[in-house]
Amino acid sequence: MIQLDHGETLLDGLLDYYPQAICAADQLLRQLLTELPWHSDTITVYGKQHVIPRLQCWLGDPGLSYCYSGKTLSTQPWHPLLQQLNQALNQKLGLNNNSVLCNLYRDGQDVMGWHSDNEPELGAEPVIVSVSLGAIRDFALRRRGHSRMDCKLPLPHGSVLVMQAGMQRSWQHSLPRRAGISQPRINLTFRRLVTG
Ligand SMILES: O=C(O)CCC(=O)C(=O)O
Repeated sequence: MIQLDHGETLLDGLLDYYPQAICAADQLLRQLLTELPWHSDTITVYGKQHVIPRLQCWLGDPGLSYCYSGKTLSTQPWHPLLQQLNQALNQKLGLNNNSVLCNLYRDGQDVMGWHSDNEPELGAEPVIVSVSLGAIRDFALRRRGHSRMDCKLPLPHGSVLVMQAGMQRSWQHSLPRRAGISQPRINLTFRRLVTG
């Protein structure tokens, strides 16, 4: 299901990049596009509701919840292919991630703004595994405290990034708009939600 032999270590060891890691990526993309419970979400910023510019769903082990824009939400049950992929990644990388945030960028207009994944329910130093399927999009990176992008990494179909412990403390990332991209992209970020 995965092959993590030919990787590259970036950002002084905080980011591992595997350009061709997912076997049968075409089939996985096709199934996830139609079989995941994609929905449109809103966030509240300064009291105003905004529709998030992408579709999402969060799947995981039973009984897990996470906070999103002031709302507490429960994870939905695993899709069998994502449960298998999570188990394979956990085994290869020595992790115990228990959930996955799935994002569907319908085309180049769908985006994600600058942020670090540092919510309290992810614990102090999360190791987050990010799988990309579909259209190539740039993963933009900047050091915390910088207002401009420091570097970008185009993420191809079937690639895997491992954001190691410490990365969320010192870096932010985003997925900028790209004119001319009409194909969808799915991103899966496997995370450990800390319970209790
Ligand atoms: O789509 C991506 O590659 C980035 C996703 C992301 O930043 C996140 O889920 O926190």
